[in-house]
Amino acid sequence: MTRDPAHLEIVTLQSHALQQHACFSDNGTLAWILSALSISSKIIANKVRRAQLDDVLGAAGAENVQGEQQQKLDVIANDVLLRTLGEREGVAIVASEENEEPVIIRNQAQGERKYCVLFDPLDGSSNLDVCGGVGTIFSILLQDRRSGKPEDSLLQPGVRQVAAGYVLYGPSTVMALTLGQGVDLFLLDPAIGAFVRVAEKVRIPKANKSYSLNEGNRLTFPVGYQKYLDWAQANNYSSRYAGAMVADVHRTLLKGGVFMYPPTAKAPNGKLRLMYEANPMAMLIEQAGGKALASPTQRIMEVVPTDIHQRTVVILGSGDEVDHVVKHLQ
Ligand code: P6P
Repeated sequence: MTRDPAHLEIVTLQSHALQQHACFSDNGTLAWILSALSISSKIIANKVRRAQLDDVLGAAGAENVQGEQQQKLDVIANDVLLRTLGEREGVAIVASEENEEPVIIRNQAQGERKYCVLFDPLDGSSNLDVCGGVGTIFSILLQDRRSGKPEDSLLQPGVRQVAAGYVLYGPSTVMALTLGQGVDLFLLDPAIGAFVRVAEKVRIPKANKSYSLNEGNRLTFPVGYQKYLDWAQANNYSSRYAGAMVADVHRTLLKGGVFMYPPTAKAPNGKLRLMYEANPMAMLIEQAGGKALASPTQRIMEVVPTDIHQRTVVILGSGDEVDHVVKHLQ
């Protein structure tokens, strides 16, 4: 009897990264950065699980650069990521949703390959008080040697990402990661403290009658989105919305459908941030065979950024489902 080879090997995130690092010929620099993201996620997962017990739920009493109420765990998660990434030689600059300015960790000596890491440390943190899904989203760019000021290196379009991923802290802790060669999923096994690969080269279903957006904003959506919603509801679509991008995108990646954050009266350019929410999610969805648009005629990853905290419209998911939305917008 021959066993399914997929059940023969046990591949951890670390061994996966080392296997893949050959694609980068960077002496394992990127693999070291991924290990910093891995340890950060394990620490954050523990903090999230124990939040109520350790009395770190609720607001921190300050606003972040976006003018949003910071949760105590936003600050904790941000600090963990800054400290672990700061220790990695290969990291030149980090930028976070929680910090107005990027943190320049080290300048690039001639010839050395350095990376920029952008992240939303705890996306959807307002869900914490009600035990909802929350997540960490990260995007990795190669430092652009030609840019004058180091921080200008960050203002690269999403097509220049070398890696992207998220960690969803839900009933289990799962990381979705792409290094540009497809999307792999890793589950944190708390018994051994390692992320174990549970799915390779994930493909998003081509279609699924499901849409995900905050319908409370419906009356302020541009009319094309309202027409799409009328069409979808007339065609027996279901609606799913967790209010946390990582949870909504993970469901869309696995089950198919479309996730959107359209323009609203409150957020005329969309609410989600291009650099550390939309771009990494767009890379994952496109790598899984889906589509990720900022408008009917522009991919999210083609938007040339002018500010690290700029926002964008997001329409992403199964190719057929994104097409149905676009058809109503044009
Ligand atoms: P709304 C969470 O605050 C977040 O940034 C994303 O995770 C999520 O998709 C979106 O905002 C939810 O926004 O306006 O529907 O509450």
